[in-house]
Amino acid sequence: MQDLLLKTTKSKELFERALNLIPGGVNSPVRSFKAVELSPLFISKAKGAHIYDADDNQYLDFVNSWGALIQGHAEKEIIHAIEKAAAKGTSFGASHEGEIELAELITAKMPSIQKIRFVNSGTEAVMTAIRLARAYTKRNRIIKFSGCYHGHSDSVLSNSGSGVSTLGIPDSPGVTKTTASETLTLPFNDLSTVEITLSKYPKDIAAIIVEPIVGNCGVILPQDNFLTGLKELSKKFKLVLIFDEVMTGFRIGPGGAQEKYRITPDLTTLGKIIGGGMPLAAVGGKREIMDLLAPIGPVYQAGTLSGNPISVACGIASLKMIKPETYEYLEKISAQLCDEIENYNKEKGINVTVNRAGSMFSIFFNNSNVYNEESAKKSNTKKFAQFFFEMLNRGIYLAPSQFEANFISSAMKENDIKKTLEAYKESIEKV
Ligand code: KE4
Repeated sequence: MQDLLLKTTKSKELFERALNLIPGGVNSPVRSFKAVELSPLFISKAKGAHIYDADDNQYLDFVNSWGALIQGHAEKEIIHAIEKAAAKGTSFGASHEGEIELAELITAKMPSIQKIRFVNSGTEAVMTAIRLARAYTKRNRIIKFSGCYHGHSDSVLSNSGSGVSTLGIPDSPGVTKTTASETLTLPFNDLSTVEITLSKYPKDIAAIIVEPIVGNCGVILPQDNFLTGLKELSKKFKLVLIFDEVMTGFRIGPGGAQEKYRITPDLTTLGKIIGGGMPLAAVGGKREIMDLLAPIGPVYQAGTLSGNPISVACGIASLKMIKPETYEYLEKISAQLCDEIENYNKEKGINVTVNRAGSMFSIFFNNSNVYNEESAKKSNTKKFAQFFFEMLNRGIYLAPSQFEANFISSAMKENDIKKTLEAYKESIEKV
């Protein structure tokens, strides 16, 4: 492992301690910095666009809790909302008004969501969506796409993105062959393969689940009529189309990818931004599917802390903070950064590919177009690791994996973008 030029003694000490009790020293694999061959940083605080490690080094944060913090860290409205809610109690194990308010805020922006159920993680939201689709269609198989990550429930842990791609885990042990056999994993952006598969299993497929804009293989955009094609095929074969917008929901616009591409999925999963950095996610969609959920329907789903009052208060504050001008500003600074990186690359003949969707982007160490997992996997991950190291030494904290997205927050100012660009020019020369 390389050593950062910055003093990171305390992070190293904390990592050693963590390794004694926590597998891999982390509570989520992508935080391990394993893919970039570094000892992970332990973060002690964060404010606005910056995070600070245990040695008090400051970094401009492009992870933002993996996309949850679109406004950046510890905004006063968010902290105030959490303090106010906490003073009234941490959990009631009963319903409260905030759940209705948050449901109203979300469904107002995403009309495809006629009913919504709050859960504690994107994993739970996806697990519930798949169970609902199976109950609704009385079919078992699902289609997902390689490089897409939908959390770690058994049905979606094949050829997944994010940490599974990062760590090169083909399929997770512990997922039974029976379960794995019910998940068909196809190439993203390849509609003909979806069509062939559906024709082969015309009455077996319960759902197609897709990240409409992939964030978990690095950022990969849907091509041409891919998403429209999925919608048409879902209608033709009477299956449930699930848009996993845990990352893209409220990120690429108020209505997520479904608004951008004008496609109405049958179910949507949400997370990250709707919780404002607190554990909160959701599954929502067509009333006739959602009403299958207990207690009015037979499909069981539950959660001790689902709709937790503090998480809900944080989510409400987070969504209320996002104004139309927030997205305009994010588009301006995101385009400025990525366009200037691309111009520099052209000028210097640097072979990297930049994919961007609004304020989420990836820099692939790959001289060709990245449009699916196979093309993404052609990237030079060693070069990426070196680039990550150089940027981190210059105070720029990127996602620690070639197969993750970077997220710009509205707390970033023009001079942060300028600083990032300068760091990019110096770092890329070293790779
Ligand atoms: P969680 O269970 O981590 O809340 O959400 C799972 C999930 C589902 N769907 C999409 C599209 C997602 O991006 C995620 C989670 N994303 C990763 C980042 N690539 C979470 C980071 C991590 O695993 O630590």
